[in-house]
Amino acid sequence: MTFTKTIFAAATAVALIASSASADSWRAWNIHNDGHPNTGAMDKFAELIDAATGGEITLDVFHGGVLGSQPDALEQVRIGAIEVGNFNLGPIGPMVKEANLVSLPFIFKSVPHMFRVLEGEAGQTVAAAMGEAGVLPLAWFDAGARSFYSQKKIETPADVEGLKIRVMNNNLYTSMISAMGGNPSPMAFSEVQQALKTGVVDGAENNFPSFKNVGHYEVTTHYSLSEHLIIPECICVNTTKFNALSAEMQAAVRSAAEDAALFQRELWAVDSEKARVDVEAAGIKVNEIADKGPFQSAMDSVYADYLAANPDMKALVAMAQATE
Ligand code: BDP
Repeated sequence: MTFTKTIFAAATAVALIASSASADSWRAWNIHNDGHPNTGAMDKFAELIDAATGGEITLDVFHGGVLGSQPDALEQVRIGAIEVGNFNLGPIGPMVKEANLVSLPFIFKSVPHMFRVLEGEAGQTVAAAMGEAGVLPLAWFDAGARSFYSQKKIETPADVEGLKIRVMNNNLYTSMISAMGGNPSPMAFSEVQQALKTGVVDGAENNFPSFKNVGHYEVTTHYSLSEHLIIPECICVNTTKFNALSAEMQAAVRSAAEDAALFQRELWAVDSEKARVDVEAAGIKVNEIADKGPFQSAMDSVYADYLAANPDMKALVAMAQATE
């Protein structure tokens, strides 16, 4: 070996040791499979985090919920056993009271309204409470609006009466279904297709991309646009891990998450339209509900009971409602 080569080899070895000593490899939980916009966005986040941190943080994204159900994965990120998750705020409600703001049916007028609330003081309160609980949101994803689907066309709350409807794990959703006279059935996302197929439940509710991606459209016939829930999702990171990073690394990770979220929103806009077209082409009858008033009024008791039990949430709810 020549002198130069020796110096070069030694320098490379030192660089490798230095980078392996400081490099952090993180794992991320994602419930969705290929073909869902969030899967593309989480892969993008992995790419961006690598680039933004100069390879000091690498992210291995596990798709398809292979690291566990959403409630389990939330707990894992909370305690730091998994570093990152693409979580829906629905299942965070039972863990972080403030996050339940977004699970009140019809709290948001539209997706843009939801983002305005999240960007304002109410959103900061929710984010701070999540961070305190160990699941720190770095950026928000669009998850559209959730609507009912079953073998029955739903046009009024009375149509939900007597139906067994799968909901995510959150008492607000069981109250929501009960208030319409339905029978709520909380269940893991991975079990819903089979439950619909075998008649264990009569229906469920979700947005178009999720309805399509896991084949729920194959075992139902009607998708009724009640749009009763507009729930954001996050790229969330274990708070302790994030706080242990240098200020510079924190900024890099945050900006990678924000860019991945902007990418997600673009994908979402295209893919949710496409998902609707695809399920209609496969035979699903989609019905608009011109007057959502009866659904909204059916939720009066849900709000009243919730605020009576959680008076400390009144200010936050009022703040969201007052947001233009
Ligand atoms: C999807 C969400 C996912 C939820 C799922 C569900 O993206 O986080 O787990 O709905 O209904 O739209 O469980």
